[in-house]
Amino acid sequence: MSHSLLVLGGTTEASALCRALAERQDPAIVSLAGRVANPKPLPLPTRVGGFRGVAGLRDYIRNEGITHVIDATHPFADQMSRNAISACAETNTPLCALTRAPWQAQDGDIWHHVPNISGAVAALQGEAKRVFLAVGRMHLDDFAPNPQHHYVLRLVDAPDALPFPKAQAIIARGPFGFDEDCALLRDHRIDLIVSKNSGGTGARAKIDAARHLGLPIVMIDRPTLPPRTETHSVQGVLDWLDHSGVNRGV
Ligand code: 3Y8
Ligand code: NAP
Repeated sequence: MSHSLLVLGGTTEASALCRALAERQDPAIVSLAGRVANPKPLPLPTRVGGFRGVAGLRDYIRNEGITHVIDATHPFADQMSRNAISACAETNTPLCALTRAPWQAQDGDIWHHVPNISGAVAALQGEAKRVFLAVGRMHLDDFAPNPQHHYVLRLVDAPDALPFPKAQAIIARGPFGFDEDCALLRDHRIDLIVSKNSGGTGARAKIDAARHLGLPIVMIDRPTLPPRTETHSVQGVLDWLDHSGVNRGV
């Protein structure tokens, strides 16, 4: 069966969109990169793995008869998002991004904004602390230049090795809860949190817990992307699809 909609997934919002599309019986397929060993099952036909660059995605769109692409990837998945913009431009395929607004600091938040991962690494120079490094696995090696800290990491899959002498990995998949993250920060006597400004709800418990406990956060701003149609809600995507003339399932 050909799927006219391609959802680039891997986030809470993408899962919610998949549920809505499955209910409407829109012919759609969702795509994951294959970053974790056992991704959570999704309610649409799912493909796992890269497309092999812009050319691969362009060919996939053409060969599979994709008529619309929804980029519901994470705000830090900027390579995928750039590739989607290029491949959709080359094939003249309508593209809509489903993303979430950045978190905004509130009263009581102690945030030190840095522009990217290397900015976070620079911010960690200085005396030894107990650091909750909650940025996942893919960029852990970037943080190796500051071995003075004791790191507590949270990872989806158990790591082979860690690039620091003093580190402990918690193996857990979000979404996470406020009480759970307060307990984690207290039990591990965390002084400082490093977080991506991912937005959304699945990763924000540690932000609320840090405010509650008066702990500082090194907040990594998200990468900038070229302009594209964006919405922050599943309904926004469904409206976009209906206005784009997608024939609804029977
Ligand atoms: C493979 C697929 C859903 C999606 C759930 C969201 C929320 C829970 C919180 C912390 C922060 C982090 C990380 C995080 C969260 C949601 C969402 C989200 C952050 C899964 C999933 C895949 C991934 C990839 C993984 C990255 C890593 C990032 C862990 C599924 C569980 C840190 C981002 O080991 C690795 O290589 C992991 C890689 C990319 C970032 C990194 O640099 O390591 N997500 N996460 C997707 C694919 O293969 O395409 O199993 O569901 C999805 C989710 N993780 O449907 O409910 O929507 O963001 N994911 C961050 O925000 O900082 C954890 O610990 O506080
Ligand atoms: P990225 O750095 O932007 O992408 C790197 C390459 O991974 C892409 O060029 C593409 O390979 C492949 N890829 C990424 N997302 C894909 C998808 N949904 N389907 C097929 N291929 C994909 O991406 P990333 O930051 O590694 O994120 C990977 C996945 O994890 C995405 O699904 C994202 O939504 C999810 N995620 C990421 C984060 C994060 O913090 N980065 C957080 C939560 C969830 P080709 O060039 O070969 O096509």
